[in-house]
Amino acid sequence: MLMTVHLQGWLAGLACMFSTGIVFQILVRPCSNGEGVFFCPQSPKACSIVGKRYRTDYHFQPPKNWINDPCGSMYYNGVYHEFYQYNPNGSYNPNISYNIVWGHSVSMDLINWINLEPAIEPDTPSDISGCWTGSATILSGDQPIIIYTGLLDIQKHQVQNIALPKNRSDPYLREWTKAHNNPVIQPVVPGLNSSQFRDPTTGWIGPDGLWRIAVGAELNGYSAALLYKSEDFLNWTRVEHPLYSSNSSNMWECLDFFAVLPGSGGGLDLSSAIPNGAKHVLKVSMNCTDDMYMIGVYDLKRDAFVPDTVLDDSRLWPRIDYGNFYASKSFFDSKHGRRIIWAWSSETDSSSDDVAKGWAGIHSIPRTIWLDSHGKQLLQWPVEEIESLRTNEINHQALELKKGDLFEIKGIETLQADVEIDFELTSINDADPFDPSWLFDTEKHCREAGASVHGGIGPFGLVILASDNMEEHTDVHFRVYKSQQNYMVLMCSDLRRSSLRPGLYTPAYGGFFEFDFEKERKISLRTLIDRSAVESFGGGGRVCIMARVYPVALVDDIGCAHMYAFNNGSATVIVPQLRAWSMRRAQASV
Ligand code: DQQ
Repeated sequence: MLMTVHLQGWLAGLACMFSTGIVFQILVRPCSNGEGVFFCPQSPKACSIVGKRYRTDYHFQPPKNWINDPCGSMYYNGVYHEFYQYNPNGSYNPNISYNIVWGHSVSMDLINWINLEPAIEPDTPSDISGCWTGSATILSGDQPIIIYTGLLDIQKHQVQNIALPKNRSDPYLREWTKAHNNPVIQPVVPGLNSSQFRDPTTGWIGPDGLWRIAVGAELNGYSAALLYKSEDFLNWTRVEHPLYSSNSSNMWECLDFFAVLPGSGGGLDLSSAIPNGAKHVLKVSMNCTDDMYMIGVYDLKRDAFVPDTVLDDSRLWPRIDYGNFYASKSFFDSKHGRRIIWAWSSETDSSSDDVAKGWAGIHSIPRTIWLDSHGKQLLQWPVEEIESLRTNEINHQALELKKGDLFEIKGIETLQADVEIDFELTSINDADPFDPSWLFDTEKHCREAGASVHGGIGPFGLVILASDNMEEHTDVHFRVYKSQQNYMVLMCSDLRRSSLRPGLYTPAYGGFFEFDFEKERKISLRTLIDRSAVESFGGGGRVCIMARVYPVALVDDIGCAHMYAFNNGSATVIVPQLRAWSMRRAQASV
């Protein structure tokens, strides 16, 4: 039997163990981006407890303070640069008081980072209230250039600015100078909400040899990727039509536009010619929680993005990640010929926890991103450099997991681990029928179909960060359903019992992917556990789920965290291979 302890009733009556007089409530806190109110999930009324052991050891974060979006990631002259939205004054969200800067770190391997002084700070009229997100482009002639959003005032009027390295022979490009003609783009477009006009993309070259960028905007109440052209990257004119627009939402943040070749694991550089057969991807960030994408073509004649499929209901759009993963940014890594993507993963404990911890926000592991051979779905996998942190491997083969079996994975540091496990289905006959309406709300379906709810095929997966008596645990699991044409796999990362702390935001994240039983037979899961971060890749990177967890056991340092493989479906599953490693600390967060 799966040894879960049902805590719901118990928790409801539990007095706060960590402070007094607090009414527990799961709330969301307004995110002060622009005028629209987005809701970033946090737990303002959760009892504040501060564990040093919540700090991650191999996910990117600077030594202290608040961070949010990655901005302007690039590889230049042997060095990876990561810029990020950073509050130099503390670990609270400075967008409430503005003045956010571009933090700057550099790395040779995307894993170990050197923290530098901020690169871009609000000190000119065109960014005096804050230097918001943007992108880096490497112009021909080896010239890196940054375009970013400047906040003009308390009303959050937004413009686009340019910054250039002061000294290109400094290997770390420590100092940046602002262009004399900033702002280079003003919000002068009929119907444009000037406080919803931000986050310019990396540049690409159009058929006329001119540079292009897109800027996210609210135009007449709808979302638009406004298109601009330039010969020199300093002087811009607007193309009358947007690159793409949609009335299914009202503002897109942190646009990303890039080319991919179906079936090729390699990436494409937007500053070079794009080969025939390439597709384009438009990624948009919405509502402070969702990074969604469309695959289509870049129609050169119309100078516009044309999605292969237009889904009016944005709930059905595929997501880069179905968990806590926002404002993602990709870049072409010319060292390895791949495209890398990563994102901000916010804290979901309370903002008083942020302050008490002295840090808030991490970035996901950098992931290689590419398009599957059918040209339908993006796939992601942690960059291989992360494997240099692996140590202490354990290995199991040919495990049989019958209904109710729980197999403990021992011999590694379970708070900081990399686990790769394959689940082989012995038959598909027991698959329960798939209901397409689940696609509208996969989190709801994951709540209903938790790890302790028996199914035909699944749930099977991992139970991680489990306390001795299972009062706390996080489950990452799969179920297989029979749909009309094929099979659909549901992957859930269920945080509902991840912590005994009342009032925490603990969703059950979920996403579906198609599964060809005859061809595949196996479903793979890779989970990176890094204290308060749990980052999972299902089906070879078809569904990815980043999650943040705050177990009490981690703070109290009681016992060790247990890890199990389990099956709670009627059909037996075989684990042909299970490999797991302890993960060393990266030079980044210390
Ligand atoms: N964060 C930035 C904005 C962006 C938002 C401000 C997305 O530029 O739209 O810190 O998280």
